[in-house]
Amino acid sequence: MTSEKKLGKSTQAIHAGERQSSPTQKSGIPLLPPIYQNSTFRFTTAAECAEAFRDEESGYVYTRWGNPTQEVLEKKLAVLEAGEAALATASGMGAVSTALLTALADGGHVVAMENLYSATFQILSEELPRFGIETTFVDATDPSQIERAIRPDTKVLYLESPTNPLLKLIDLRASAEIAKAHDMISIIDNTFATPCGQQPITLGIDVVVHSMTKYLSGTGAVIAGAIIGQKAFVTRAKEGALRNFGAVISPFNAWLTLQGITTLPLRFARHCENAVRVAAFLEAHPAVAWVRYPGLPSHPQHELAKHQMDAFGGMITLELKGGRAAGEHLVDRLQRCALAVSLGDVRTLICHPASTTHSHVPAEIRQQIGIADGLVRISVGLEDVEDILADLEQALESCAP
Ligand code: LCS
Repeated sequence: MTSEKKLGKSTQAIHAGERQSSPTQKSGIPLLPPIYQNSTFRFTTAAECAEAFRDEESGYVYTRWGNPTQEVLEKKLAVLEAGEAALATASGMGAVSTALLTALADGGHVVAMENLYSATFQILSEELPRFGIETTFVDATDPSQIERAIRPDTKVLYLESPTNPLLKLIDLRASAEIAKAHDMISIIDNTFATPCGQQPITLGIDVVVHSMTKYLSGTGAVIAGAIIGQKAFVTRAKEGALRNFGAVISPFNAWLTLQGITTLPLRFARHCENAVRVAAFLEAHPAVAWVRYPGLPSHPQHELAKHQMDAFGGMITLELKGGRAAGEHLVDRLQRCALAVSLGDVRTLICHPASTTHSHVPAEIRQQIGIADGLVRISVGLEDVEDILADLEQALESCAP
């Protein structure tokens, strides 16, 4: 049979990792992977149990150590992100923290993009310094800034691209080369792009993390995360930080995420299609000061986007000419688009990052990196685009400066 790595994205999303034996030992294999909703596994002999503890490949012991439903999801994730292995985690932050704790097991210094999701920024700027791990934040859109921040003890390069919420892009191939030359582990949060928008591992990045709460699960039903990378790194994460700190996904959330991923390529294509239309509409609207969308020629890194990404995603950031008051007015007036944090949902979600997702980033740092108080972020959903545009149009009508 064709190797799963060679299949098309939609076929991978549906089939990868799913072939199994019958759990009932009768003929007939469940078409959907079953939910093994159990915390522990029983053995018939002490020797068998001891063997499963000694060699984890030989059996399941306890769901914090591994579970068949989680494993189907992990196999699918590894194929989709072109990695050797994957780990599913309880949340995106579970993935970020587990990846960082694994890469920094012996301490060291981090170089990170200055614009990151706020909880990631807080881990790097507040939590890890308590354990003696420092981070230098740079504008990684300029690879020479990464190079200049590297110290003899730098162990990790941490990136997001496109970034939350500014949609800045980082040249992943150039950054990965710098990390390799300095013996650092490069980690990227690929939540905004998904494996349908870019596959960082194919560009040389070592480790990919995801908040699967977003596009991968897709319907807003779960909180979940993932780590994908080389088998040795993933095994260290699984047998160390994940197991011991405990950010383990539940079998039910793993199963829900599996169902979501089967439609990811189809959904992502539609998110992108709708987002291009919404971004162009907003850019032409007289109440709008500027729009950032990697697929628009006005995006400062549009050339890099075309070169590095297979699709530009469903996230748009904008500022209205009337600043924060107009932005608040806009979100108050929308009827169909939902005022909600999170993203990658089938529903169009809109939020005001300075008072919500990025409110924990100190105001002076928000100003410095460009998260203006008037900035509005839209996660374009899968509704008919005419209905999204009509809702935005009626809400923007009264926002003119
Ligand atoms: N990474 C990125 C890029 C994110 O946007 C988020 C959550 C996380 C990691 C954390 O994932 P979680 O633990 O929530 O699954 N971003 C959010 C946002 O922008 N609005 O609400 C949550």
